[in-house]
Amino acid sequence: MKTVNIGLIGGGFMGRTHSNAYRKVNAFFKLGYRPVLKTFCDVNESKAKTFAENWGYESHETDWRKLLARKDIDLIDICVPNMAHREIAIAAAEAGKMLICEKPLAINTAEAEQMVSAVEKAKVANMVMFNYRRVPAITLARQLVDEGRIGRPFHYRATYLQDWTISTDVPQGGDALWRLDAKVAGSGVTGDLLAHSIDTAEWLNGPIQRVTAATETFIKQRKHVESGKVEEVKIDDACMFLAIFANGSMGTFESTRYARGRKNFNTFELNGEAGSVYFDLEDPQYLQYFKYKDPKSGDKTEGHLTGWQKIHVTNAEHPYMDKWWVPGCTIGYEHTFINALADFFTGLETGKPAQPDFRCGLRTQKVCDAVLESARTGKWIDIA
Ligand code: SOE
Repeated sequence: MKTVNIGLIGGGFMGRTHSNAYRKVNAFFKLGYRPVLKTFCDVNESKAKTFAENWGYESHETDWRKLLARKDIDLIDICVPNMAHREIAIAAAEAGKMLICEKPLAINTAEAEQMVSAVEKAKVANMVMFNYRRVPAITLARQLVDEGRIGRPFHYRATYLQDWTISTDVPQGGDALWRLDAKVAGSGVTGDLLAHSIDTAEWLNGPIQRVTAATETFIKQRKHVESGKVEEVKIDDACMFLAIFANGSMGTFESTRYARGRKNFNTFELNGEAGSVYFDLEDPQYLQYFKYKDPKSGDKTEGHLTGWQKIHVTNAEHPYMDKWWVPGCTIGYEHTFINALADFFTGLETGKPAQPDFRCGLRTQKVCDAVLESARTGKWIDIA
């Protein structure tokens, strides 16, 4: 078994999800690689020390450049706010390190392109952590598409709704609320939430060709945690867009952090000639499937027994589930990161890199940028 020494940067929500996944992946998956939690890095010394001790890193570091210079680090995992992804990723690739980067890949297409060039030039393994692809029910949806159970696609409908920024008292900026600060996050719900929806949509239904969008910023000013002053809010609080996919189907995407009662309501529905699938992250164990035509026999389901099937995705024959518990026993959010790391290490072993890699993350970035451009100009934007 080969070891991969991990240097993880950034101890927020995502630093915790990734650290947890490194600790568990070998206990559940038989892999040829074993990650070793070598060093955790954060600019704040006491935070770095506490985080490293809590999650079992061998040591801590406060300067990411020193971390990159170390010969004993094989993989850099970037869990810092979006605006810092580019610089760290390029330097890490130049230092020959493998890379895992939290989504979205960058704050815009130009930065994402530079990151792709760097990893491709250095020929280092790389992956963007779009963890929802590894929800077994979503992976099953992809399997149904591949099996021809959806047939010719007509409609794709995605929502990603939350409600945590409704209060005017929520400030922007700083460690916890950088997602509300455009300088640091790049954008609002488009980069933070719709990036997930776009990644899933393109994975299930192929490339998006054109978009037209509208965004809104409901609360125009918020106190900034760092300056202490009330400053203009420059992120999109809500975004809706229409999409035309290369396969001719039509899509609608809606995202907001102002949907009272919705916490992480990430849903999609795909309607095709042969069938439909529906998924809701607030009910993540299930994939709903409407079968109209069997792809092999061509038999049609019609009549009084026609209806949606609610598939409890916990059987051993379901994606990833043979690695977890017994049928009927569910897995959850944290496991999507573990499944993703298992795919990454399997990719190292087989030489077939796990997706989405940085190049694939760049696609998502291009769609996000087209959405924001359309919202600014009021025009349909083609995606190259
Ligand atoms: C935002 O609230 C957020 O934490 C996103 O940044 C994550 O990517 C998403 O999965 C959950 O919500």
